[in-house]
Amino acid sequence: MTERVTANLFRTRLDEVAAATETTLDTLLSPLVRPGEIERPARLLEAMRYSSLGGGKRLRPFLVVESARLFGAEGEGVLRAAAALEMVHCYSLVHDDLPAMDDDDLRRGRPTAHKAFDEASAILAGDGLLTYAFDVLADGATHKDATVRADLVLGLARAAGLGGMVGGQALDLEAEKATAPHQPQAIMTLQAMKTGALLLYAVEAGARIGGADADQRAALVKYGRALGACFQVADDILDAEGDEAALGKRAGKDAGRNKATLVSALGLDAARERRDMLAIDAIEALEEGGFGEKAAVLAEAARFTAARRS
Ligand code: GRG
Repeated sequence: MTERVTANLFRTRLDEVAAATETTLDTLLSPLVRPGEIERPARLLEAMRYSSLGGGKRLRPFLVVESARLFGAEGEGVLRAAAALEMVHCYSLVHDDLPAMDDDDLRRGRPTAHKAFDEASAILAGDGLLTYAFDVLADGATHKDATVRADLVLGLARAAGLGGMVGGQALDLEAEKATAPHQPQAIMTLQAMKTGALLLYAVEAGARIGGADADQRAALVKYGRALGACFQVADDILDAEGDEAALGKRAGKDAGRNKATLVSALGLDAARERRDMLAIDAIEALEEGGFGEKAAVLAEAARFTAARRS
């Protein structure tokens, strides 16, 4: 496949997965009360829908779906797992935007949840999305095999929690207050937790649903780690470059807040070099996994992650 054809195929697949994720989230977040629930409060549901529908690149769902597709797995169960992961991602954005954290007014080109609603509603919408994600994964409609479902739940809990995203966010907030220069290795650890863990989980979930063998799984883990690191350094660079219109959120905020970023630790040029190397590492991991042409869109996702403008 030529590079152009692969890039077009990637955009098409990303759009298709985004549309399917939107439909799945829309269905899951309907007013219909499910067995075991008592009521779905209208304003909370509205805030959860506002926070998760109608925006975002849907890169994490894409990675779940395309990793599962390597092994021929597709359909409702895969989309439910993808939607569950996106709910956790959306919750993290809502909470990250709160005044007690990054205090942002704009997200995905719209007012942040606490601006569109109020702080309490935004906190509860985040809590609701986080909890619902595990409900969706544990439900028999996600996978017929209870062991697979348990693995999906455990993996997401570990990726999102204390030793993953939440832990990374805590380190990130601590680092803002540090007086000594941030060390690159510490920044990489923080970023692997804060951002990398969910991206890595995306491909691990796809591999688990698809029934990857140990070597295939190891290759995807290598890909996911490199992609996650590439994604975050690209984010640091985008913030420093500061195109707010393209980003749909405030830019240039890292430097003013003493944020631990690879741009501040290494400088812009070295950060760009690292971003591009990580994309190559990710692509090489797919080659090592022996997935061949089937992994072309995942390889393109790595190129997209390094080249992205938003
Ligand atoms: C509050 C528990 C808690 C965690 C917050 C994810 C996160 C941790 C903070 C978000 C701040 C941030 C901008 C992190 C950089 C990487 C990142 C997650 C960017 C947003 O992800 P995209 O670009 O967003 O995939 P879209 O909107 O496309 O889904």
